[in-house]
Amino acid sequence: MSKAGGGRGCGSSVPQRAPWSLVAATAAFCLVSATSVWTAGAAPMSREERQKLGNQVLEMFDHAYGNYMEHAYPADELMPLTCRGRVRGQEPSRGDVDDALGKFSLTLIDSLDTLVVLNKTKEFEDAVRKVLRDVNLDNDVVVSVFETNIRVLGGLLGGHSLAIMLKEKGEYMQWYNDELLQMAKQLGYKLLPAFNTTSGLPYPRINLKFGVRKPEARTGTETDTCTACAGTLILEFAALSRFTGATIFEEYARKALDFLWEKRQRSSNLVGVTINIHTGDWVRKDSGVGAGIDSYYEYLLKAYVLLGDDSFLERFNTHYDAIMRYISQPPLLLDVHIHKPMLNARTWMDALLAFFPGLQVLKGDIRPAIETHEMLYQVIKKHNFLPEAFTTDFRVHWAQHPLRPEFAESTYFLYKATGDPYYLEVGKTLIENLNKYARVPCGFAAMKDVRTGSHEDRMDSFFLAEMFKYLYLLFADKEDIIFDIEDYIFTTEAHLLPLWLSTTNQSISKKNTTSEYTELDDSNFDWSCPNTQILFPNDPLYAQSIREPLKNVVDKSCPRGIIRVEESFRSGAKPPLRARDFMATNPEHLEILKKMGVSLIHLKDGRVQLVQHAIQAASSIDAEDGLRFMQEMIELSSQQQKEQQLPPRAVQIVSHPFFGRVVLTAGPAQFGLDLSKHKETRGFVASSKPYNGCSELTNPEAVMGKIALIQRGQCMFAEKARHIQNAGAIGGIVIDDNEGSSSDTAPLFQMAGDGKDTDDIKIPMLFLFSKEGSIILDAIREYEEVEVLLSDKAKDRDPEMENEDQPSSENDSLNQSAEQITSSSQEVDLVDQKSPEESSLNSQPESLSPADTDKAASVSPSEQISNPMENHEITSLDGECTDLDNQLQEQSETEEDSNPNVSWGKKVQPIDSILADWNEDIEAFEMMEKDEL
Ligand code: DMJ
Repeated sequence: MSKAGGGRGCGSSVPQRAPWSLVAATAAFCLVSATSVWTAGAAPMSREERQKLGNQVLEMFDHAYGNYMEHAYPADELMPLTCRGRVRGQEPSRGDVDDALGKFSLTLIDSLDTLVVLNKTKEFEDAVRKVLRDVNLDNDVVVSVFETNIRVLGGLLGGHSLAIMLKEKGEYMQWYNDELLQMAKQLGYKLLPAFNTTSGLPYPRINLKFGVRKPEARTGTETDTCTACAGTLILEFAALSRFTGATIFEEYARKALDFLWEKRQRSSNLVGVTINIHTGDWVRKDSGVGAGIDSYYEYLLKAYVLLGDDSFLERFNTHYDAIMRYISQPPLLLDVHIHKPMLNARTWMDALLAFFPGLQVLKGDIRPAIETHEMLYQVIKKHNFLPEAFTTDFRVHWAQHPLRPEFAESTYFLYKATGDPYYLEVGKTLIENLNKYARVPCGFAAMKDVRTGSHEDRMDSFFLAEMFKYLYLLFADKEDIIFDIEDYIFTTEAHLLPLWLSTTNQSISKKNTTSEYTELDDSNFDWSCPNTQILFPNDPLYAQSIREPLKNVVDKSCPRGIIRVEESFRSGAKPPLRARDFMATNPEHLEILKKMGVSLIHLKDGRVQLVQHAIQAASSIDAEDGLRFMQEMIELSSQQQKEQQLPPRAVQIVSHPFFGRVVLTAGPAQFGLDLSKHKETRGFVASSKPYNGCSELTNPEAVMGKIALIQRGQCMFAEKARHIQNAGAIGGIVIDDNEGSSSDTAPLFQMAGDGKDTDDIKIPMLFLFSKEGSIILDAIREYEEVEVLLSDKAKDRDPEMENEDQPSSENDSLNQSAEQITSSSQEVDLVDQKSPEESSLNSQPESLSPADTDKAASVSPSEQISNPMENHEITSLDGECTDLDNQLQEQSETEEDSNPNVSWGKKVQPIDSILADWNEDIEAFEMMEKDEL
């Protein structure tokens, strides 16, 4: 097979290569020059240490993959806390997230080419045999077309690509006869009915057995899809066509891409997040580089690299120009509106955009890549992981972290481009954090809340497909890998496709659309090789000099926008109306509102609704003020809601053999000791008698000095608390009596008082759903003595303790237990739901503080935005830039240091910041998650 590349050449420096060389190989080329002259900056990492880290990655992979194979296979995914397979239909539905699961041993297929990259050729051979023997692609199950394409079709093709490479080498896979490719083709044909729309954009979901739109299919009524969902097919589909000669796949993927390109917003050259697959209208007109859009851009550039088709590069460059013009606000990348690209659409960023610096390396634009990557790294250093979303002033916006690989991906590409050992240190931190916070006895568990350190019973297949690949490659030398990685391109799921495909079966006619772009200024996007003098100056400290000014960007962040307000004061102009000052009865205020394009609608129930149409504002400055005002209103509203909602708490099992590795998220109580303000409570647990805790305990000697376990039901939570307190308990855990309830599926539960004064309750009380509670009950059955820590945030594990008392393998079964969750919404229960007084007390209205009630009377903020698309903009202007967070942090650290009873870590997040982080703009995120996993 020829490896000679098609497409444009890259001068003599990288002859005879596929178009990949045009952009990606530049990084490799510069790596050589950068490393050879390295003199200062981050200390170089020795070969020995790199090997050590590489071996650590291999061990971690074995832990993840081994546990999946042992405890979950042939299920799609491992549930690392309960140590079993996630089988769709057998677990409570998680909604759209489950659409990746097609009962086709997803994790095994997604891991295939990782095995080869990690030099586990024997295991690869076994894995391929298992796929061929066990995997059925004809299940009556509705799956996401996007996820099935990138994970399963991509996984099969990556496996095939490396299988033929190995076969050619003559040692392994000698029996292989394109069987994975045949499966890929079968799957390709199964996905094709999704493209049966007039636009050519695929339906988002398909039934593997019945296709779409038939009654048995149970899908095909959808009207919208995300841009990434429709625009992330070309690599896999083109590879399938070129491997098999069946051109139809590439044709369909091209058609979808052509349609998206046609529909780009012509003045901004941006695309929206979701599009109507029938009409082509943009449904969500916000535009960024993260969730919902990300891999559309990635595939335009990589399609050019793989297929050598200039039109893809032209499109990419046009979009890239728009991204850098409107979305890039270094080091931030902020969503804007496609029609009004100067207006931000959000005040937060999502974790998926962390892939973008890697793509910028591929493009050859290193400076902004370094800047954004540095900003993301600082967010990680603050929270150990990249939260799913974080605000422009770097607070947690959405606290989950499902072990996403994007940041590792960008780290790898930046290291390749700069040779700066700093990026090796970054990779080392990622490894440490994964082992410290996500590793559980049965694999690696997603973080449910990066602030509390609690886990989710989930290990997504992309963790194996991508994370270990990028981390291993980061530390590997050329000779550590049994093939030349630069002969391949990474798909968005990090599957490997050979670059020689660019010259194979090129029967798809390339559209020569160059003339269409003559009006565009392409001067920044010269098609010749990127100028290495500009991109990779000979200064070895280049990357460091770009990072330097950003080194405290997260810690020192001020709410953005404050400068503008100060400026307006300085210039003598009247400061804009602030939400906190607004009174709906003040005619002057109403006049200002009008100027800002904000209209006031009186609802029938007495509330008022505010809607802003920026276009109706008197000027663009007024429109901006209006957006800021609306944003403040939203924040005001969320503050009011926060006052009713406490953040989750953590129950951490600290005794043998858990040693803090299992963290259960617990519901807080509105009475008793506030764990955010006091030291954590640590003690052995004991069940109370009666178990419901509704009368004086008959076993006070058993609970004395311990944390009492009580069952939910029969009486008020406060009553239970008083009974265990009287018996001498130092804390209480109420366990839900609704069998099977789980924090995986229920909103966070909050225990309220009994409507009377609860100041007499001094002990901390936490609530666990049944699934999480049973982990503690099971532990008691198995180990009798079970010690837990009740806190507002899980503490670091105590390695000394762990070393003293290593877990025995027989006992490990119980480690494999379920746990925790916080959720997107919060349930506040004023009483225990089984209480006889339930009905009367439940009708008690939730109250606002009097000060807030005034504002809430004029505006009911939670209801006020009828058109969020027009209203999200600008971060808080309130407050001054103080170091309050740091002061509180220091204070809590000092307090903790002086407490001899606490040996568990020192990072206590101040409650103010937890409260501030909690529960913001959940709806928007859910929408985002729905669009793309
Ligand atoms: C992966 O499945 C792919 O990288 C996709 O493009 C985005 N999300 C996940 C990982 O976070």
